Amino acid sequence: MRLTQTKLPMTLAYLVMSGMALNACTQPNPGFVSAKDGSAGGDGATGDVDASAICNAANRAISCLDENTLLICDQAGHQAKIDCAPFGCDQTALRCEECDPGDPAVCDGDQRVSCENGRKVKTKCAGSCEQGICVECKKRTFFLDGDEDGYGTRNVTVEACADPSTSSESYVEDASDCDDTDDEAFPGQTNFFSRKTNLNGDFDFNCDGKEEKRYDELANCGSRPANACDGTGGWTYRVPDCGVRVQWVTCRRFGGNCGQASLSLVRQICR
Ligand SMILES: [Ca+2]
Ligand SMILES: [Ca+2]
Ligand SMILES: [Ca+2]
Repeated sequence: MRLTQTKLPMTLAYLVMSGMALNACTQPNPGFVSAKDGSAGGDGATGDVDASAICNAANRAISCLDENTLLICDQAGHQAKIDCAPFGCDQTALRCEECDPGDPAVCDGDQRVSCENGRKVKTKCAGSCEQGICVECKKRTFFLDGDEDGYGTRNVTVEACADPSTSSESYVEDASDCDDTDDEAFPGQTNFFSRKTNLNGDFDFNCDGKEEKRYDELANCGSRPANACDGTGGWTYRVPDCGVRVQWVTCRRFGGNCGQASLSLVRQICR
């Protein structure tokens, strides 16, 4: 009868299936089914095992009976077989292989996991691991630039070696956009606006945390020098809040004096 994993005690079956067969090979579990108790024996396919054979190298591997079967001397000093399948038996190292050398390498975080001579080898990549290959770069954080004004939001990030932007999504390494739904709101904006920003609903278009009013002077035409009057102006009696429309005065020179020339409704603009 061929010894199969289903006939192995749970502990050994786990060791074999989890790639820890090396431990099982060199230090077999005391509960391992040996040829002596009749659960395993020679069947021709994997070579004969003498159930009563006494071996004096307990807990040692003896040989590979075939490409998947390891013959050991168990703890009780009797010959026993270990089924290494689905991996092979390494005749040189006298152990069950932990993996299939033909399997491609994979990534475990930033570690590359490959099968070298039947043993799992983990290699920490200097940069990152991408599809089983160490990529020579350090991952950087990219931020979604939803409104494509060149500034991203820290609410949506991607760790990548290179710019992950696609035709439909733009990413940047700057996370200083204060409103990523409004392409007129961004750090350094120099224009002033009479409307509010889309998402935040304020007038901080240059993302400095403040609302700067474009016009903050009263007209006071009468107090201005006549020779510096024309073209000047200001609010009538109070500086309005951002977005608020009130009377605006234009000053004009009348002889040797500066006076009020016209009134119009003007909306305060801010950034
Ligand atoms: Ca943006
Ligand atoms: Ca923006
Ligand atoms: Ca501002």
